[in-house]
Amino acid sequence: MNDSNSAALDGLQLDVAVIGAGVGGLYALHVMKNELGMKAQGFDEADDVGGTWYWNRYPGCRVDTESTVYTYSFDLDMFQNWNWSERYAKQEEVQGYLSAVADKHDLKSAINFGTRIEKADWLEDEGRWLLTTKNGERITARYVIESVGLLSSTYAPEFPDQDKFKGDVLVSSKWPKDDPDLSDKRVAVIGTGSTGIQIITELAGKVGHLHVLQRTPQWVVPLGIGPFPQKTRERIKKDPKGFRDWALDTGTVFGFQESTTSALEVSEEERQRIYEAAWQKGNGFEFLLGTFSDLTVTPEANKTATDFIKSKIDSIVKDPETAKKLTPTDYYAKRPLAADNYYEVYNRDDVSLHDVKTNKIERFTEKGLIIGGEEVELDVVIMATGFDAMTGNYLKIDTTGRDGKKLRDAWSDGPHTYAGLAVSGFPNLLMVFGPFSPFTSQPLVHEWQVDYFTDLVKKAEEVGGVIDVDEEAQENWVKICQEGMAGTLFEVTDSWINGANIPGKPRTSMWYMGGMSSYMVEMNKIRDEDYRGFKISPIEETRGSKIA
Ligand code: NA7
Repeated sequence: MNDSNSAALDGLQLDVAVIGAGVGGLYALHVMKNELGMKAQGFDEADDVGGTWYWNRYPGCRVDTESTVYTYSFDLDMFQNWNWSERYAKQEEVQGYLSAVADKHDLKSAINFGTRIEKADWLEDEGRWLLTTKNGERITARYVIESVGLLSSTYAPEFPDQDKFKGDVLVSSKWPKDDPDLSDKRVAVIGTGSTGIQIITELAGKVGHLHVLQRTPQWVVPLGIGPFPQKTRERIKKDPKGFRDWALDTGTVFGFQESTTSALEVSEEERQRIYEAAWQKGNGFEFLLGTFSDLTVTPEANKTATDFIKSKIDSIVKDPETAKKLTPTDYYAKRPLAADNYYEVYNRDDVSLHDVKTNKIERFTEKGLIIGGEEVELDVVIMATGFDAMTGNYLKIDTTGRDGKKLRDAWSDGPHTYAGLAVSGFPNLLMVFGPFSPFTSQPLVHEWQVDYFTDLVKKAEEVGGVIDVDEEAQENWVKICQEGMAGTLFEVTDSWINGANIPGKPRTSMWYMGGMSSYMVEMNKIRDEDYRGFKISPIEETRGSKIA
């Protein structure tokens, strides 16, 4: 943010402020600015669009959801003609795509980059929000749209004596723009989640020595990297809208139809055939949800999948001790991981696996890390330790709603929202993929949610009102979500999905587990019942009044 922009920002009065210039924020800005013609402005701490795709430029970063559903559908021409090169687009291709969308729809000129919104206060008398940036500029907006990212609030724990280390500590989600040269370096990767396994498979064989510091092993299946499938390209070109509607009408919007067959209702032979075909095809989400319908809900069904993956680990990894260390003991019910040749990496002489649950990472030294009492000499330590998912970035903004109510107090026992879109007592604050949104892939669902609340905004504009949420309706929604989560193995398996990855974070459900198709049915019912649960109350005309 330069000084001239800074001067222009202070005192700015907007109809709509959109926080976040990632997938959801860009679309929300497009709709508010270009379709509704409102005075809308975006804000992002980064110096370009992309959101999480701006920050996560670590080696090997790519979507592990097929590129087909990592695309906006609102611009049907781009949807039809954007030629993704790979089945799973790399970070730079996703970033390039988002940048092209922003250019085509003239969004960048309406975004203040390098600008972090730190505070949001609802001004009841004026019916609008007062936003304060990190630099102290004050902006008012009648509506605030927060599209701050499900997985964007970095979690990177500090280890004792970290400042003594003479090498570099790199955080995967804050990767330097000048990609550091790691060849010949002794590199440690802390973390073996989706991020860690992408880094590990990318760096193995390309650095001096790779040390994998694994606390909890996870079930990993192949991803199936390759060119974008021609057949799919033709299908989308022929009927882009039909493809979009079909994808949205599935449970998780990952571009395949979830299975409706129980793993326990087929013969052993048939089960092995289905798992083997899924293994050969690749795609973690499809392995978990497209093979059988009950892997995430029934322990016995789940075990058939883990037995299969375990047999793969045992056949791929040559050293039985290493294979044992790589084999999880919990359910296959985290966000599913997929990377090509993951287990093969551990057959290499230049890769060492450290079990840091047994031999703890004790502290840094000048030369490296003390792990289980022994020093491992290192040049670079990469933290791939995850995110304060779902709620992290909302709570980083010090938000005060009606009657002085703080968002952090309202969410002290875990989040509360209505349909992942709004929070009772925080009027005209709309969220893209807020907590208790459906458990799905993102871009098409972001569009759907933005379109949904845009209708609400239009309605509020017609009557000159503000949008709030009925507390009882909100709590009913939360209850439905909690009950839905309680029926799954995701609830009892530690991961960011339930908040267990962050020390001290309330462990709770944060999702609508009924699937996107049911979410749309439910939300359309709410709309047809005059937006049941949303409250639009008239206020005085506030446009043009002064900042308090
Ligand atoms: P994840 O899936 O939360 O994984 C974080 C990893 O970091 C996981 O293996 C953790 O082990 C490990 N971790 C965290 N803290 C520590 C400490 N203190 N010591 C050792 N190891 C640690 O994050 P990702 O970034 O990989 O993926 C998140 C999502 O982003 C992903 O699903 C995509 O949708 C994008 P643990 O399992 O907690 O023992």
